[in-house]
Amino acid sequence: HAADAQMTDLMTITRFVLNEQSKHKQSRGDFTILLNHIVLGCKFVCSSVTKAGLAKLLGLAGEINVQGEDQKKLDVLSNEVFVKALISSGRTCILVSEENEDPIFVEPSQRGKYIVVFDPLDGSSNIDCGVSIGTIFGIYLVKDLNNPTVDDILQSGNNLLAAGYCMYGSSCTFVLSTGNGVNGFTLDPSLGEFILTNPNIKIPKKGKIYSVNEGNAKYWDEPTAKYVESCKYPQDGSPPKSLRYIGSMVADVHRTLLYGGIFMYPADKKSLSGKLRILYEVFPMSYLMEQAGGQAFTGKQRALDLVPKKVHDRSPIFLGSYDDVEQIKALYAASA
Ligand code: AHM
Ligand code: MG
Repeated sequence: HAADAQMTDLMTITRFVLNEQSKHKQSRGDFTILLNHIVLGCKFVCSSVTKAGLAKLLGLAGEINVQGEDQKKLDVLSNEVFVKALISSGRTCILVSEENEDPIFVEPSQRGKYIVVFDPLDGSSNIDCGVSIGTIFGIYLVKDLNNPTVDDILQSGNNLLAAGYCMYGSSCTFVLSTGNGVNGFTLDPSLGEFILTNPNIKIPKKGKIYSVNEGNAKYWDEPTAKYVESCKYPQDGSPPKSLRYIGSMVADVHRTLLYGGIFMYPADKKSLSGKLRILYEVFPMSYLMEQAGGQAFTGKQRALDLVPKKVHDRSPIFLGSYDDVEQIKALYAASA
């Protein structure tokens, strides 16, 4: 049976990436190895997230365990897992994590050519109530392997080699782009493998959903306020948009990617640069959006053209369906 044959011909993420990399002439499998280590980190975090509620029930999280050690909080644990997984891949030279004040420079004996920027567990406010959270990452190449510097990190998003996220939701979903479209994989827990479930994701050209923390409306600038008003009271005869906001960037962006619409974390009078961090939140998600046919805009410019001055710099962000982002761009252009 053709259908049976297809069902058993599983496209795992490793097989997929190996196929993609084999198109590059000088590929020696380094990228595939790095990605395997990221995937391992995601599987570990996925299993910890799934067990977290149970750990609480059993009185483990945040308390002292039998060995008399403090149980690690999930975000701290996730960070440790990713740092170790990335260093042990032997393919990284600089790591930037949301959880670490300073970049980590890998010692020469374990060094490789890749830089990885990541937020190991994003959506912290959703951890304790079991709502979807995720890991976000971006990958760059170092300029000079013998001399990795901070300048290698403070570069525009145009230099990204790959980016992705893993969502710990009703299922565990891994979304990846290596600059050749966007593909989605779902963890089959019985196999422990990510299987290609959403090949070549394209975001709808226009969407019916807007996603923003409207509790900040009092502090918004005029273009943001006007845009959200137009979502609720469209002047062009179209029906109003629906509002969906989880407060986990990975989950809000994932829905936007699949269903279309716009996700925004604008600047406001309290946080002039918005909330989200350029390197490991704004850039990877903007890259994925563009790769899926959407757009990402800061209120001033195309998001990937930004160059952060410091590793934890923030930027306002509007990303999603092409037409919806066009609209907010026009409002900012008109107010300039
Ligand atoms: P975190 O890194 O502390 O988890 O904050 C980032 C999260 C994003 O996942 C989400 O988009 C945003 O914060 C929600 O912020 P707010 O609660 O202000 O709406
Ligand atoms: Mg975060």
